[in-house]
Parts: sequence; structure tokens; C-alpha cells
Amino acid sequence: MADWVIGDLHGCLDEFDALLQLIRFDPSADTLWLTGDLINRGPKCLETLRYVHTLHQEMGARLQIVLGNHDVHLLTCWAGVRTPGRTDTLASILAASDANSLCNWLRTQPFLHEQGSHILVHAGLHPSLSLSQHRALANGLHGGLSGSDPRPTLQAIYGEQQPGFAAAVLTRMRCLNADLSLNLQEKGAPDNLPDGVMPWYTLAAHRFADAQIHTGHWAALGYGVYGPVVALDGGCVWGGDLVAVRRDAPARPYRISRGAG
Ligand SMILES: [Mn+2]
Repeated sequence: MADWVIGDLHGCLDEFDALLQLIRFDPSADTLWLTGDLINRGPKCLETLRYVHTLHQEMGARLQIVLGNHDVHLLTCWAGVRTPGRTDTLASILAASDANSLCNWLRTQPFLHEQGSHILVHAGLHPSLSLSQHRALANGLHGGLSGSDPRPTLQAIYGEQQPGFAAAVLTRMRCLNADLSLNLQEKGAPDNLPDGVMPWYTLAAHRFADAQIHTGHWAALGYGVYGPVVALDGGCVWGGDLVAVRRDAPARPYRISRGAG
């Protein structure tokens, strides 16, 4: 039995399969956490979503997913609140006969998951907010999306007021300005940031020292450990790696390169 966490899939199903084989994943005994962004940008989005959905039915609570910004974007397109953009690869999902079943399942997934001191969140935790404040933000979003009509929440989710701020912190944040306001423009590697802009995790070691925070979302950052933060998006969809680590026995990361699936 092992406790695994794997970074952003973005429709890279072949690499996901290969990584599960590499780690000798046992769906009947192991646990698996996924950092979100299951779909979009990559090649096999419908197949990936079906695969994870089926795995969730098999594994129950031993499989935990948190929603990423691309998962939220899919839901806004599915709900008719937005239309897919030029670089989106969501058409196969939106046209599928089981689109409603998949998206109705996806929208009930949380934005934050905790087990003891271990935390799973797509983007990160804001250093000016406590863990319980993050819990409240995540629960508010989750309640809005998983309720009978998710459209009001999806319509407001890109605004600056709630629930937009909550979604920005939990699913889109990479960098903060010097006054700790969100900087949603910078996406590059942390050593190329303009003066006064810092990675969100710079201050996390003080605020969340006792936690182990597993995140994805920042492909240019890649895999790395920063105090209590384990960053797991190896940028597979961009030609990098899909990354797995064991939560229960942290050691080297396991990697599958794009195209090696
Ligand atoms: Mn993301």
C-alpha cells in the first residue's frame, strides 16, 4: 500500500498510464491524489476524463482530485457560460454523449483536500490567509459548483469579488506582488520574475510550516520542494514530464516524459 500524488494530466493519458505502470500502482490498495487540470491543451482529454471518472468509481475516497483552472474552464463551457478558446482541446468532451455525466461528476469535486497535515490544492495557499480561511473559500466554491444550478457561481468565478478571488487563489495563483496582492500575469520560471514579484510559496514556510502542501499548475516551475510545498506540475503537456511522488515515504520523484507513454 502506498500513497501517491501525481501532477497535472492535461489529457496526457498515455503518459498517465505509463506512470501508473512505472510506480506499480495498485488501485485496490493504494491511494492517489491528482493536483487537478485533468484536461485541456493535451491530446486525449475525453479519454482522460473518462479514465479518471471510472477510476474514481472503483477507488472511492482513495482517489482524491482537486479542481484546477482548466477543469473550471471546462465547466463554464459545458454550462454555456463561456465558449472554448482557440487553444482549448475541449471539443471532444463537450460533444460526447456522456458529457453531462462527466461534467456533473467533475463539478462535485473539491478545491481543497486535507488528510492530517497533508494538503492538496491546484495552485497554492495565500500567505495572508489562514488554513481555515482557505477551507471556507474552498467550501464556498464547492457549494456553488456542486449545487443544483452551478451557473451563477461559474458566471462570477472570473470576477475580482468572491467567488472570483477564492478561485484565483486556489486554481490560478503563481505569484504575488510585494503588497501580497495576486499577480496573475507572470507565468514564467521563478528566477525570471520582475523585481517585487515573488512566487506564492516564498512566504508559505512561515505560515504553513507544519503542513505538506501538494500543488500543480506552474509548469515553468516544474517539480520541486520548497519548504512545506511539493510542486508537481512537470509540464508534461508542454514536452516536460508527468511526475509522481509518494506522500507516505517521500523520496525521488518518478517521471514519464511526454511521448514516452
Ligand atoms: Mn492550472
